[in-house]
Amino acid sequence: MPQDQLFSFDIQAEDPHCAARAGVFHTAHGDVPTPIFMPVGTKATVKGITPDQLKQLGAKIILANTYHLSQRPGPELIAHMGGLHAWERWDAPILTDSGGFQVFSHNDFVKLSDDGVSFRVVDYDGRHVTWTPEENMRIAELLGADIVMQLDVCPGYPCDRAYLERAVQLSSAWAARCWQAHTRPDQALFGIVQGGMDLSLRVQSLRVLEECGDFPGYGIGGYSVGESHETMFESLAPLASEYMPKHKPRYLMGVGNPATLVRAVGCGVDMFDCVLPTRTARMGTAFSSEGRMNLKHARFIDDPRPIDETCGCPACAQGFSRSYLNHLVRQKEMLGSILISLHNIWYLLDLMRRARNAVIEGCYPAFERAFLESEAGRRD
Ligand code: PRF
Ligand code: ZN
Repeated sequence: MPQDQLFSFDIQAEDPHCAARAGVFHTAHGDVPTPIFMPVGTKATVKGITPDQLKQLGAKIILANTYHLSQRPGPELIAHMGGLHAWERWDAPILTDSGGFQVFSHNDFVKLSDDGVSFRVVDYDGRHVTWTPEENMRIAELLGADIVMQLDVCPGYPCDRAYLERAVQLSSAWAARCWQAHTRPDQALFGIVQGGMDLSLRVQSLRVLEECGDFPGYGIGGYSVGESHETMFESLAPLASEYMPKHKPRYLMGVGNPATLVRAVGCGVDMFDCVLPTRTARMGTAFSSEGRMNLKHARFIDDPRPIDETCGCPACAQGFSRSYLNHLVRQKEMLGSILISLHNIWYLLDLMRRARNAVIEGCYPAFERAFLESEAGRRD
């Protein structure tokens, strides 16, 4: 329960026609303009990209995952080496996700109890591990990120009512325990709203979080778990635009589809993260103003154009052609993954820079409509 929080959030502009806002949050490692996309560096690296390159792309904050780093190399080692920032040579803000999500997607024998979650570690050495909220906060404090997420339970979709209610109840109880256990004033602890697609459960989850502690920001978890875009916005739109506190950042967790980002900003969401730009890049797929483009496709074999002629990313600006990328992807050359990752991360960072400018200019609805009606805004 840190007393003198270093974290704060200022709203700089609000679009008068919708719920979109532009802001900045301040952390111990610097300021972050919002809305913002946060590249994912699960195991303390954004795969294939150096910190210098991330800076060149305009990345302001990156993610890491408590779950993976707690297994290998372990939080004590990282703390001994000076903490995540020093160790991975990234001197700007870092957010660590609790692993509440990964525990469920990566392991066998996941058991929930009031006290925490126990599981058998499948990816690493098959050990049985029990995580309490207190243990999760201990790990997060050793890693030393600027923003740390509470331990939560993320139900899938569809999900039966009893499990959904249990997930909210456990997430709420764990939020209170994370709040009590957390001590570092240079780390901001965010609560996470759960509740599936049920708006009333989500509002209840949020109200309980507000009673647990004075969280400086809120994650919105439990979306993008198999539901349609429309189903997601039925509850997300009112939750973000009408119920969540105005003066705290709102972070939609694990969402990276360009159209979803643009629409969510219109509902008042400030922060996003997703493995999509880097994961799809490794499969040869690029975001572009013409929608998703799989560079493996035969039609690119002799195409001399860059991925996107309107793009300012290092890959497009240096003139790497679709033809060359097609060759790299087909030959599984690592430079192919790297160049497309650079392009895709740039694409989402730039999309949020453009969204931010549209809010400041007071024309967000027109920006949103134009994007969603364009090829780039297709929800494939
Ligand atoms: N909880 C946590 N991390 C997450 C999620 C969640 O619900 C999601 C859901 N899309 C992604 N990452 N802790
Ligand atoms: Zn590009």
